Amino acid sequence: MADVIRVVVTGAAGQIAYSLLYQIAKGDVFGHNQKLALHLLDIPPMMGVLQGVVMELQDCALPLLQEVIPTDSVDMAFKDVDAAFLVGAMPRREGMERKDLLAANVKIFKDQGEALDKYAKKSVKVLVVGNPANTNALVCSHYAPSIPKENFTAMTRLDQNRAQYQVAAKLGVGVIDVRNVIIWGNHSATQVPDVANASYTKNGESKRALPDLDNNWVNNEFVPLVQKRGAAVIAARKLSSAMSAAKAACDHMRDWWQGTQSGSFVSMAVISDGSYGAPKGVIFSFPVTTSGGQWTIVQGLTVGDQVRSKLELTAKELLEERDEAMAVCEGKL
Ligand code: NAX
Repeated sequence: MADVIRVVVTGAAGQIAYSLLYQIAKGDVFGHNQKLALHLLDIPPMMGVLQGVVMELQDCALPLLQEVIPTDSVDMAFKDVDAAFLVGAMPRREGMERKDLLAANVKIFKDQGEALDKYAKKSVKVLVVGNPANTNALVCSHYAPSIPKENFTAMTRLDQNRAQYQVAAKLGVGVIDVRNVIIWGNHSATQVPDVANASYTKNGESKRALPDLDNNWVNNEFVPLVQKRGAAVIAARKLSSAMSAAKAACDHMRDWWQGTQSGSFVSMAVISDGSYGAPKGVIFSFPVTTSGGQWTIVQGLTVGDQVRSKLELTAKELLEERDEAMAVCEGKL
């Protein structure tokens, strides 16, 4: 067995964490041979609820779980951590736009960036789930200058999983048979789901998803459905996606930690180097492969004209969010 790793989950008393903690603690993310300690951060009023979560983790009798530290102190939460799931934030309620959330949430991520900088391992891998996820990850990284920018990512894997399911259902195959659906840009309604490079396997034969998916379905049904899926779940459940968000967070961190499969790529929001015309220095979702704990943006993919014009919109939104977030952090808003 490898040495114990330390993993922090923030918002640990919330609904996403309730699904996420069990999957992490039973080995789905870091491997079924990897012992771990869980650091659970939430705010002071939630400490009673958090104690209940700790009791349940104990009652799961999980062989890999060596220690659980519930806390409302960021210092203690981030001490020596190897991986961080930053879930805790104010969730979007029905009718609320993501921009309304920005001001409330960026301050949390500034504080957490500073704490990561001081207390976490310099190799820590950070996944931001709390919305606005891309910009929160940028803020966090900005306030943790001693940790490489490549170590801060945001989650668009839920969007990818949603898209993958829709493509599989349309083609009449299993989700496992569909590869390389891409989510570009921001985790918001401006995200760009893209099937131009997707492929699938049917009856033992590997094929491109296009032209088997017709353009009308892609542009008028698939893209809006994926973009608005989060809002549809809120309208139905009166709560934002939790089970599927937790599963996606596990998929994201597992692939980053353990590597992607040959011939497959996944979507992760990472610091932009300007690839595919995205603005440099924002956290932008790209297709990536991972190996040895490092991600690499996949180069040379086909980007159609329609997708390219949508990339400009999502890029513009990320630049606006960045400017607004930095103004909040610097006390100018
Ligand atoms: P909940 O309200 O159930 O839980 C959030 C938890 O965070 C609460 O226990 C709260 O006390 C805690 N919290 C608040 N401020 C904190 C702080 N400063 N430090 C530590 N903990 C703090 O929300 P939940 O449904 O779990 O959603 C969490 C976040 O995920 C929201 O921002 C939500 O919008 C976002 N989502 C992101 C998704 C993505 O794909 N990137 C999809 C699902 C989800 O909408």
